[in-house]
This record gives sequence, structure tokens and C-alpha cells, in this order.
Amino acid sequence: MAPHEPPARPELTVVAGSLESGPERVGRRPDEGPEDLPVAVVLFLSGPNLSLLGQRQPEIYGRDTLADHIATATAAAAEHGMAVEHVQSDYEGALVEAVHEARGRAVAIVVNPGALTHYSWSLHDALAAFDGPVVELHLSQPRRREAWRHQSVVTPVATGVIAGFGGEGYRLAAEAVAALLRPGRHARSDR
Ligand code: CA2
Repeated sequence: MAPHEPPARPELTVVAGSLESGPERVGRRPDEGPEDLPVAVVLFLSGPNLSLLGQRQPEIYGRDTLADHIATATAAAAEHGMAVEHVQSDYEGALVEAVHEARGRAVAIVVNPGALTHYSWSLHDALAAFDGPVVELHLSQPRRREAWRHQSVVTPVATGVIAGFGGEGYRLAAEAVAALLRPGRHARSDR
């Protein structure tokens, strides 16, 4: 590629917890080199306001930041030879596009949709079109909270749900993906 040509895919960055131009790859296999086959990528998606974690409502969401949680997931994923990409956005369409871009590229999606959990049918439809396992993840246990949080429109297209374990859920989600992708397992029983 000539030096003045833009790369086929823009450089992937997440700035200040918001989606700028695509997912940030925050983990890679330690022995991965340029000649190696691509490592299995797990896309972690974070919905609106999750960039505020650690700043408010610690009694519900804890004191750790989103970056802390993604670091936890990245370390757990690396134990299983997987890399983590992370996209946080306050915009529904950006999250939908991130799901589209994960098709055929990421092996699994872990999604904490934030409040979109409870009403985003476009995220539901996008996740339904993703071929690999989808893990729905919540820090809190929405069913123990206000009635409007009791319904999730993501659950019907999720392989499974992890909720109520605080930041530990991020490690559990990476472990769940590794277990679901283990040879001989069927990641999604409906496919
Ligand atoms: O428990 C979870 O992980 C949630 O997905 C978090 C969402 C909430 O709407 C869901 O019902 C459950 C809220 C994310 C916003 O987090 C904030 C953190 C600090 C300050 C304000 C919001």
C-alpha cells in the first residue's frame, strides 16, 4: 500500500470511552506475531452511560471504571487465547453498526447494552443476525430493580445472561465465551 493511501479499515480507537472510528483491540495473544493466524476476537459492547462507571451510583454499579472491567475481561480472555475488542457508545446506531462489523470477524459478542437492554429492538435485530454466541451482561441484577428494567429485548437473542455479579461478571462472561466455543459444544441451541 502506498504511504498516502488510507488503510482499508480505519485505525481502531476508543477515545474517552466513546466510539470514534471503531472498536479498540485491547488484548492479543502474547506470542502473536505478524505471520500468525488471526487470534479469536471477542467483541465487548458497552451501551449508553457505561462510560460513567466509577463516577456515580457506586452503591449499584461499584467503584471500578469501565476500563477496569474491560481489563478484567481482557486478562480472562487471554487465558483462553482470545483477544478482546471493546466498543462503548451512547448511540444506538453505533452499537448496531459495531455488531454488523463483527459479523464474520468476531467469534462472540458480550454486550452490556445499558438502558438499551429494555427497548432497543434494532440492537435485538442486529444481534439476531450475528452467527456466534451472544452473552448479555449486566453489573446489577435488573430484575431486582424498577419494573421497567425487568424486561430485556436482548435476552431472546442471547445465548445466556450474566447479571448481578458486579465487575466479576466481566470475567465470567469471558469464561462463558471460552466454554461455549470449546470444541464439541453447541454455542447457540437455536441454530
Ligand atoms: O446493570 C447493568 O449493567 C445495566 O445494564 C446498567 C444500565 C441500566 O440501565 C441497566 O438497567 C442495567 C445503566 C448503565 C449506566 O451506568 C451508570 C453508571 C454510573 C452513573 C450513571 C449511570
